[in-house]
Amino acid sequence: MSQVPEVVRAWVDACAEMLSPERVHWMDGSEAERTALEATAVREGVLIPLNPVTHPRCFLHRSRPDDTARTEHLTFVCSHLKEDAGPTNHWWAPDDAKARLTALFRDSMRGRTLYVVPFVLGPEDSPFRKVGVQLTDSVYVALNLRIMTRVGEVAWRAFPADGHFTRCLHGLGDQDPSRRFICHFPEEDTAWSIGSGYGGNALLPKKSVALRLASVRARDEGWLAEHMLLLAVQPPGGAVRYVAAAFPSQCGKTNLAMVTPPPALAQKGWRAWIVGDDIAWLRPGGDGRLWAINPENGFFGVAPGTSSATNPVAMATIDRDTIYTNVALAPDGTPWWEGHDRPAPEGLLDWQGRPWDGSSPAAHPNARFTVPLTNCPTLAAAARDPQGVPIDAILFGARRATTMPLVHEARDWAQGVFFGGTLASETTAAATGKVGVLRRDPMAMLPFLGYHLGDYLQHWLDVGAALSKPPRIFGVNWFRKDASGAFTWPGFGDNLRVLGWVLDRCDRRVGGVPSRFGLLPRREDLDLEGLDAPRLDAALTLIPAEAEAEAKDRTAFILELAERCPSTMRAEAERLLTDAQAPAPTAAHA
Ligand code: OXD
Ligand code: MN
Repeated sequence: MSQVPEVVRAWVDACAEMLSPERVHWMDGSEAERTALEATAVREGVLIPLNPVTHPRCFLHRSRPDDTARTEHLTFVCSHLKEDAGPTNHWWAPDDAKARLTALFRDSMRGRTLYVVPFVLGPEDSPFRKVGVQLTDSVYVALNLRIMTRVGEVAWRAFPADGHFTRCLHGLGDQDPSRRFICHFPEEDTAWSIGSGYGGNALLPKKSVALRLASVRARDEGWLAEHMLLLAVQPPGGAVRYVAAAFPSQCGKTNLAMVTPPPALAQKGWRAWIVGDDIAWLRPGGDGRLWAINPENGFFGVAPGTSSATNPVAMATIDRDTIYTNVALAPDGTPWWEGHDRPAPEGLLDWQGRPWDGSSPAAHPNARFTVPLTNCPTLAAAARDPQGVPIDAILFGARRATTMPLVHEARDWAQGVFFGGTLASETTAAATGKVGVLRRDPMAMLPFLGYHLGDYLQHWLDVGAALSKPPRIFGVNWFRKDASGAFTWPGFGDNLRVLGWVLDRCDRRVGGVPSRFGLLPRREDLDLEGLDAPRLDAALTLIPAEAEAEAKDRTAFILELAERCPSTMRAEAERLLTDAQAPAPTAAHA
């Protein structure tokens, strides 16, 4: 590895001195290395090979039962000033955090291998790429990183001339949750994580680098690092358009990114491709539009609920080259989870490897698949474009059983930032804690923002001001229920019908019904051909009492930012509260 920059070598040497590993493995990213590391992982019992005929090059990993999701209460932003972390983050003074974690890291890799994982976020030839290096003693993490990012020699080729790289230090430690910490040092572009081997806690380029640390760099450099999918859609006879959509974890980003037109729309010529399913880096282009790249190179998707009915594209993506985590295992060596195409086979082992008796889910609700982007049959060619894709519309989506309509359009960028900045969603199994609790999750970034929320909203406004052709901003909610508790919208492929209205609005081809929450669609402006949606009117309706409560809650949330609340957000809050516009009754849509 002659090309390793000296600055990296010196940092790795210093870390190795502290960690005392038995050996250091510098990852080169080759296929031969992948095979060798997989063999090591199988030998150590970290990976179980799956059926090589039905699932070539697929493995199962079972995490510790107390390490199955992101742990937000153990995740810290360690800025020098507490107020810079803001009200949505746990803060820890950097020196104190480093002292505590250094004690845990010291000699923690005795007898183990330290993997040095150089990675690139974004296409390697993109001017917007970022280079980092993660150190880890987990072969599972090293193999996942190899899928999620561009790993190895490529990082030295893409290494910036100024020598700057993001430093990520990860160790399994003793995996005791009382000694688990995920710490971010935004002023040093550094993340340290110890005590967890799972997902976003351990695969640091994902949430720690591409979101928490990148959001701070983005603020300083005039761009946005967002928890967004990127989707290409082509309406019949039209041009390919690009949509970015922010949804909290486990609210259907992967499903929307991999959307397949339902037969009635496919026949008309609708097409859709994926650019990314979880993270987008967006920046104003020279043409006044907002351009986006996907910094990732793989999917870390939620397995339960994935089937040929809900996401046929995912099913065609994860039948090879996939690391499954915490799914159930059938006797024929195939993976299984709740919502799978097949009924639960006899002799199933649950996610902890115990014979399944049906009394609890066989797969963990946060079970995942890690698989390369290139496996996906609908990957957009533009996903590799170093300049990224131009965004026409931004969606903010959430899981809301009540209140929020199927789709609503913000009047302008400022109102869109207000809607996104006060987004709320019901919590899911992606993080530890209670599921189904409504919480405000600004821009779906609550767990991922690296600095003060008030400054972040101001930064969004500033980015908007730098765009002469900003995307239109919409809110969507696929999860609205009616008074009987039934879902009002079928979701999945039919969500393209909503995107049809969104694009029609971008082109000003249709009008809508004004409401307190912006413009709602008229029923006749949605393409409903071939759709059975008897409860649709309820999805298009704001109930006045609910809308009033929502307006008050959003206003209270934003005003809590006090002196760091941007004046434009304050004005939007006041406008929402005092807006005389009555919520549109159902009849107005008929
Ligand atoms: C994820 C998450 O894993 O948001 O993408 O939790
Ligand atoms: Mn995510």
